Amino acid sequence: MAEIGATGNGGVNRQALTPEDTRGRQVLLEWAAKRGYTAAIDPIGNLFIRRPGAHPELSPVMTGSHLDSQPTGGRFDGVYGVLAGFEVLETLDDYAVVTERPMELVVWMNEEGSRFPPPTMGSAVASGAMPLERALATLDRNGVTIGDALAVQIEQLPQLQRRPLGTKGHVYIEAHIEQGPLLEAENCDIGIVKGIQGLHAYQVEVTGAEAHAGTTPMRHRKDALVAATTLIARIRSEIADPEDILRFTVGRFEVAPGASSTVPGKVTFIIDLRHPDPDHLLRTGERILQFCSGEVEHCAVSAKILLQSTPVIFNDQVVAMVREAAERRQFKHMSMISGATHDAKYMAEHTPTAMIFVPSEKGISHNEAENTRDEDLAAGTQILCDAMLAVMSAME
Ligand code: HGY
Ligand code: MN
Ligand code: MN
Repeated sequence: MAEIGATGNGGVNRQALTPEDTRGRQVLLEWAAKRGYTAAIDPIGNLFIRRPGAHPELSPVMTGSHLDSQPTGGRFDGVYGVLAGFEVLETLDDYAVVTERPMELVVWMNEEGSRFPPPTMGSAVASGAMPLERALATLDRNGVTIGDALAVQIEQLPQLQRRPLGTKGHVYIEAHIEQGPLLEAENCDIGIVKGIQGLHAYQVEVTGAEAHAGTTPMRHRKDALVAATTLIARIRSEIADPEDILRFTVGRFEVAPGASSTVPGKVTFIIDLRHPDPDHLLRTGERILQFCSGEVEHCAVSAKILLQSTPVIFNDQVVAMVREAAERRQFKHMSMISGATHDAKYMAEHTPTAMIFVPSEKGISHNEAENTRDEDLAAGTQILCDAMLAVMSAME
C-alpha cells in the first residue's frame, strides 16, 4: 500500500478520492475478490468487505480504518487498521475457521479531511452526524465536489453491492497506531483505548479589500492577512491552557488572491480544536466563535462550524475483552484516551466499540517519518484477531 502515493520521502500522499486513493481501494478489492469476500459501498463511499459466517443473518463483527492519508502522511496511519483487519480475515481462512457471525472490514471514506475538510467525514455521514448532501457538496481547493470525485472513483472500482447508510455491527474494534508518545514512553506493546477526545472544526473567513501593494497607504488598508494573523494570535492567548491539555491548530490557511503585490482581500482558515472534557471543549469553542465574528483590523470576520464531535467513551465490555486478549498474550499494555480522532467514535454511537493501539516511534505521525516496528504491528494484529473472536459469541 505504501507504494501507492509514495512521496519518495518515506511517506504517502493518498488523499481522499484521488487516483492514488482509488488505486489503493482497487488493490484491496482485488485481494478481497481472490479470497471470495463480497464487497459493498454506501452512498458516501465507505467500503464494506465481508467474510461470510455460519449465520449470514446475524450482525457482523466489524473492524476497519481508512486508506486515505494526509498530504505528507505516514505509511501506517489508517492503513495499519485496514491491513490488520484484512490479515485477520485471511488468517481465519488459512486456518479454515468458520465463525458464527460474518466479519466485516470497513474502509472509511475521507477520514483525514485533508483534501475535503473536516476529518472523519465518511463515518460521520454513515452515522447520521453529517447530512449526506452537505458532504457530497464539499469542495476541494480546485472546486471539485466530493460527489463528482466519488462518482469518478466508483466508475474505476469493480462492481460493488450497494449498501444504505448506517451499517450497525455486533461489535466494532479498530486497530490504529497511537500517533503519540505514550506507549513508547511506558515501554508498552499495546494501548487499550477507552475513548477519544472531542474535536471541533471551524472554518473562518476574513474579508478585507484587495489593493495595490505599492500605492495604498498602510492606514487605508483592509489587509485580510494582517486581520487573520492578529485574530489567531488573540485567540491563542485567550484560550492558552497552562496544563497543555487543550489542542488548538490552524493547519490550513488560504490567502487570496495570493499575489505578492496585491494586499490580501480574503483569508480562509480552519481551526482544529480538541479536548477530552466535553464542557471545556464547548465553552472554548463558543469563545472562539465570539472572536470570529464582527470586525478585526477593519476586516469582516465570520465562522462556520464544520464539525463538533463530542468526546466518546467506548463500551466497557469490549474494552475489557481487548484487555483480556492482551493479558493472555502477555503483552505489556496500558489504558488510554486517544488524542487523535478516529472513525470508531461514530461507530460507538450505535455499535459496542473499542480500539487497539500500537506504538508510534517517537510519537511521530502526520509526518513522513511515521514508523512502527513489525513486531508491534504483529502484536496489535494478534490482539485484534483474539478480541474479534472473543466478542463473536459474547456480547448478546
Ligand atoms: O486528525 C486526526 O486525529 C486523524 O489522524 N485524522
Ligand atoms: Mn487515522
Ligand atoms: Mn490521521
